[in-house]
Amino acid sequence: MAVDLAAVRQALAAQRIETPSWAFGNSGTRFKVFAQPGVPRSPEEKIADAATVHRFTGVTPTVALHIPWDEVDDYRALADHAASLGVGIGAINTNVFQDDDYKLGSVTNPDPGIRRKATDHLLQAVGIMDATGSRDLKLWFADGINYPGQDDLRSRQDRLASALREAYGRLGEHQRILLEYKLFEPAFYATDIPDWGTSYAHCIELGERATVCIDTGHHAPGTNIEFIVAFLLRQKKLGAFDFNSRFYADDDLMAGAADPFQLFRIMNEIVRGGALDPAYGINFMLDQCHNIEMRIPAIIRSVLNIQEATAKALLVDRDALARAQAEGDVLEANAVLMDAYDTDVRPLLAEVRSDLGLDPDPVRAYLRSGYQEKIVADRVGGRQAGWGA
Ligand code: PSV
Ligand code: MN
Ligand code: MN
Repeated sequence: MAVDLAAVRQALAAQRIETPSWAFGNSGTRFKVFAQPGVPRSPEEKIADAATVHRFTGVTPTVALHIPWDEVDDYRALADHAASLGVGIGAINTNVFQDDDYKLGSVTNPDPGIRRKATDHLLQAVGIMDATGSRDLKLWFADGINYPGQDDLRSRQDRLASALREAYGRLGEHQRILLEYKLFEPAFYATDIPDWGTSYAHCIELGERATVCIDTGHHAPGTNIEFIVAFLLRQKKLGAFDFNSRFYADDDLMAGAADPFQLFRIMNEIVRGGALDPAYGINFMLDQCHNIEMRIPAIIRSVLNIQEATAKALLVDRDALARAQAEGDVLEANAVLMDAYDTDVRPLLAEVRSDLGLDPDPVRAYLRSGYQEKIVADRVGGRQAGWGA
């Protein structure tokens, strides 16, 4: 077999996944938020939970913030707090969707005063990146319209482009924009950035430091996400993932839970494109909500699911695959891919973890650690942070 196992081990040890601060907070659906005991009461406690995930997985050294959910007076001090726990601040996510002013849109709103307010929030987020050392400004806009004729589709694109241009112009040399898209919700008739093509076109207009973020839950059912990955990699315009999984819409379930084969196909294109190495610059983030399950072990499980999909992708015998493809041997090409997918990679990952000095079974190690009991006992009272705050 033409697979270099030492290189596979090395790639798995070097893999990096970013956790989202909001996944540690209470969340729910529009029907009910089920509060959990031990939930973080502050951005500092969310970061402590993220650091705990890193302690058990060894591959999650950064945590993404969402502003204003993670608003603090002193962002430099927040970054120092993160560093003292062994993690760094990842992407800064903006929030221009939870304010009455944004009923008809944020940066695309017909009212120039509201557009100014939304754009100022994007600029404020770059200030937070300066203070925390974050590289990535992650933008998702809930903007869109519910009824044909409600607003002018094309003017909204112009307004969007102009806000993006201003934010891009404010970036430092080593900072970049990650532009997320979403098919629908909360807008139902037309979303202003509904798909990768729209995001891609805006990124092209902006320049080199603007790239697309693929949230795996933001497509129509049946969309071939790995094709989008392959296409954007070829164009050097893939900047990030928001990993989660879905059965129906934007379910935000644990990555790989609903469709581990899709996750494998995505990671296969990443490996094929030479984009797994952190030096390539893709930010592999989670964007999940854990409404009914314990959060920290659910986040660890998501990380393990991504690692398993990655390990399988690394085990694809690329020479055998290329040969079968060149010969037009449809069945053999498919069999080569499926051989890798059908491999049980858990023993390999357990070895990689042991080599890194980690427990080979991070979920069980966490549950044994006493951390959960400690946060349940310690975190009483106070304001709960995150969704549903
Ligand atoms: C929107 O559905 C989204 O995927 C964006 O990334 C938001 O910032 C995030 O969810 C909040 O969970
Ligand atoms: Mn997302
Ligand atoms: Mn989403």
